[in-house]
Amino acid sequence: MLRKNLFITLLLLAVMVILAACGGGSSEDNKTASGSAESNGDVRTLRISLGLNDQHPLYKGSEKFKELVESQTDSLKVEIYHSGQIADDRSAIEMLQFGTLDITIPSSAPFVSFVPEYGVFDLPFTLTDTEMVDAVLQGEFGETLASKVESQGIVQLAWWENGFRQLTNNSKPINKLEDLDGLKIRVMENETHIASWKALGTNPTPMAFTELFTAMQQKTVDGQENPYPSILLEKYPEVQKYLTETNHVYSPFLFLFSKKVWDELTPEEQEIIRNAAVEAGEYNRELTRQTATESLEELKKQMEFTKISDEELVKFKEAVQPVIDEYKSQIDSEIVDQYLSEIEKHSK
Ligand code: TK8
Repeated sequence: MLRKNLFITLLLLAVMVILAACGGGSSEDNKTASGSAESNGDVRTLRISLGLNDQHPLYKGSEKFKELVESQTDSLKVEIYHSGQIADDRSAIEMLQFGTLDITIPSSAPFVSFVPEYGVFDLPFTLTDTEMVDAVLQGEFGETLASKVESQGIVQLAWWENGFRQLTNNSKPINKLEDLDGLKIRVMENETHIASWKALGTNPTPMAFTELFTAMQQKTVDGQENPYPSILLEKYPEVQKYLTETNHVYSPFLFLFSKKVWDELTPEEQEIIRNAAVEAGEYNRELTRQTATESLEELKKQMEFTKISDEELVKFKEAVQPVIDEYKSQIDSEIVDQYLSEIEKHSK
């Protein structure tokens, strides 16, 4: 009996030794194997983190960027991660600063805590039409702002478009200022948006975009505000009944690149990426505007639609004027004056 147990033990030991020898490389080999996908000297993979889903013009614009970059060099590959798979806007921006993410394209509002001057876009009812938007963002002012970003370890390569923001809620149709009283509205994590929606009589709740749909589903907020493409393509009619055209703020999308990563690229790679970001941005803007028009028509079939009249909008603007005055004094006055004079120049 003893002899038999000894034999079985030795046999098991022999089997384990053979399996270990055939079981693949050491953790070092695995690390080398897995590491090669990331750090292969020949090809660098650029990862883009987006908050919106893969139906949105933001994703389509990113696909255009990928196509443009990969068609011009073999040294770069682009991977697009949508719906906040990697991170929400603020965390993604922080990852750019650490160099653990290459690209993210958020709305300007969450970026204000990194570069306060971007707060000009949150001043309600200032940018009022796409001609004005293009004149302000594609001109000298857009370049002036973008030049302030590098101190934060980030490079802004282009202005893309989120669009004019509209209100949805699950409580009632909104036709006049008083209809807003007490509504719990999710707002972006931005002081001006919080103050503006408070001044309009609501109870604003700052929240990352990635938490928004669940919050509406669970009725922890009554409503939110975003451009028509996001409202339709993120399926908000499933959890929101009323849609109101307010055009209260225009949100740009910022094509942001990690400066840590940017500085490792060759001048040729930098030129390819910068040109691709600008060209894909033109494509994104056109597609976003077309999608906004189409989305509104579809949303009118799915939601109860109201539009705030010009007369009533005067009351909305009066209500938020103290917010504009307060936050104008908090943002670099030179930048605010340059922004408002550009707007004045292009007002109809
Ligand atoms: C997407 C967000 C979104 C913004 C918001 O990442 O948070 O409501 O409008 O587009 O940046």
